[in-house]
Amino acid sequence: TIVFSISDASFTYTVSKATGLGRRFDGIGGLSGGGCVTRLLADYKSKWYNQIMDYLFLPGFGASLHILKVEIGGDVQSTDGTEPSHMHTADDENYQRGYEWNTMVEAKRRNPNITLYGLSWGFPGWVGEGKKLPWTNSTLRYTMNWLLGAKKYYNLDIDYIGIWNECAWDKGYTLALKAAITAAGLKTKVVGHDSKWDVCTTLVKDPEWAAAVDVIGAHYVGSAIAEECAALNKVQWSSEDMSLDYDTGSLCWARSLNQNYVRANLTATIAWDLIASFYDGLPYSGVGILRANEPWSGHYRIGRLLWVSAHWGQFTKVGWSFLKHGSGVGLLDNGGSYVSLTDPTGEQLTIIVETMDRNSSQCAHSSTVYYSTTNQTATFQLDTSFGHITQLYVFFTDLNILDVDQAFTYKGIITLDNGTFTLQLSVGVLYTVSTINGTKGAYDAPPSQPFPLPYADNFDDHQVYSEAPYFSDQTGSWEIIDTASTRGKTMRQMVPERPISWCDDADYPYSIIGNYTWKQPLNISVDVLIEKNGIAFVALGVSEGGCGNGSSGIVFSVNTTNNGSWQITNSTQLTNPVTSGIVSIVAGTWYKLTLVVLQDYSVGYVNGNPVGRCELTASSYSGWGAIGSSWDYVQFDNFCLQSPI
Ligand code: 147
Repeated sequence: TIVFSISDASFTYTVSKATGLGRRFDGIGGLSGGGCVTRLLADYKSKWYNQIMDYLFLPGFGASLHILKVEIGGDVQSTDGTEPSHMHTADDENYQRGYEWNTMVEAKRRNPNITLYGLSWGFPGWVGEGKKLPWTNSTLRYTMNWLLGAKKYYNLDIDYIGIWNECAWDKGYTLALKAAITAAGLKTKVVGHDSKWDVCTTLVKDPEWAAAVDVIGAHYVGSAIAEECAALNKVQWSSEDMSLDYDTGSLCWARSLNQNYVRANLTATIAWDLIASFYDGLPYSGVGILRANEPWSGHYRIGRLLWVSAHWGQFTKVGWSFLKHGSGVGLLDNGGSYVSLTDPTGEQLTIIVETMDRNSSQCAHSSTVYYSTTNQTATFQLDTSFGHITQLYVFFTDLNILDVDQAFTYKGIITLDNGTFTLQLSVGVLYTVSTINGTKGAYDAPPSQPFPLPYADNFDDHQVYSEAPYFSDQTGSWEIIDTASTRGKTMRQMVPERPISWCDDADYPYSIIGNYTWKQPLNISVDVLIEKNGIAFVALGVSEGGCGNGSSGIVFSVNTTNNGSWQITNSTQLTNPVTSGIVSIVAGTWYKLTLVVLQDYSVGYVNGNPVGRCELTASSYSGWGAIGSSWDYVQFDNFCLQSPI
């Protein structure tokens, strides 16, 4: 019998820049947004916050990301919540809301060369000028204000701007945006249009429109490109990709980073999302480059996906070049791929080799061509164009091994033998071989802890315009305001009309807090002020966030219409009340709303007086606590969540 060793299939690949270079490398990155994926990170204490940001952005420490793409908050639900807009209304302008500004500032502090890219998922309703589409002068003003605000208030140059995530686009608007950017003296490039490759069918027929688009960005491309797009000969990116768990998604990520260039000449790949910093129980829980969704404890988790990012991030830079296909870039004969990049001087060289199994390395929402991967031996032959290189650093990850401590291990220095080195490649491994050395940065995260109960907040200690800690808006948008009265600061619902959505916003604004697995007697109370007219509510057992009509739950609401009424419903849609009645509630006055959910029944109170009771119980509903309102200005104060006394 013949015993085949790993080296029985062996192949040689030339690495050369003698006949020129391939495309410019634009980087790898993560997406903060689309939406609210960074929400809980904002509430981490600075020690842990800084560690997490170092892991993502500090060059030579962790992922060392080159690109930060952010959502331009539009007051819309954009997957895991609502990000606040810099212009809630036509005459409103504010550049302190949300966490994207700070995320960009902190990323740039760590890596001054970070590439920044902004994109809207949806827009406040007013930009539509009476229509539900954003192709207006108002949207132009709105988007330009965001770009100019980034410069004016944070000295941030936004390198790229998109149009409307995975939605329609418009020639007139794209041309007008491009012209406005030029007129303002900005260098921001336009990405078209963050959806599928079919945009190119339009662009090939319309040179004027094509000229206004600097980069073709498509999503979840499965490392493939449509012919019309390749033919346009523009810069092409995978501008959203991955969408898998921060640890097990590592195989998709390792394959895509390589094969997006090898198979499709895509020069940037951006992960959705940057960080799993939103509540478990929301859509795509745990998806991100790392996981950090416990601001109360400071706990966070590094998975293998971060170290796969490091295989690229630490050894390449934006502005480097890929080598040409066939001279350092290609598919491996027995499956997998290799990519080589060099810096502008041609001194540095980084070669990244992956041998992922096709089926176990698919990303979300996409699939690659079929191929199979088997053990092989690969020899890389550097020709005289890299004759100055005598040794290379080696970093290795075997993604068959679940232990994150074994990812991204330094394997020492290879001394080249007549310009060659050889790798024994089993299936599912990742190598970076480079003139540059890497570091496996390490901090200790504190232990995990459950959401703290009892929990109370009078909002007085928070920054105006910020979001109250731990509240995660799902529809509508809340921010801290200073009432300049003895009330101090309150939390106010700021969106007065339905936005131009990305997906379904709920029927009524609501914001969740706590833990989605709570299925126990609880008491939630909050003071509410309905400013002009409308509805305020508190809820428990709220099980759903993200896109959709709202959530089931036990919901106690009051309404100022006709001098006041109350009801208890089994959903935030506020339809089909289980019980309801009249109670004197008027606009402009503060009331305390309390909902007590017990093992056998629930009770709603106004100002401490029981007004309604029903048979909805703790054992039949599980989920977060929530506050909510109609699409009106409604304030909330003295929030409290605790076990019933
Ligand atoms: C993307 C969105 O752009 C992100 O905000 C986030 O929701 C992400 C989650 O995976 O998904 O939207 C897509 C949703 C579905 C598909 C592609 C993109 N799909 O089915 O091809």
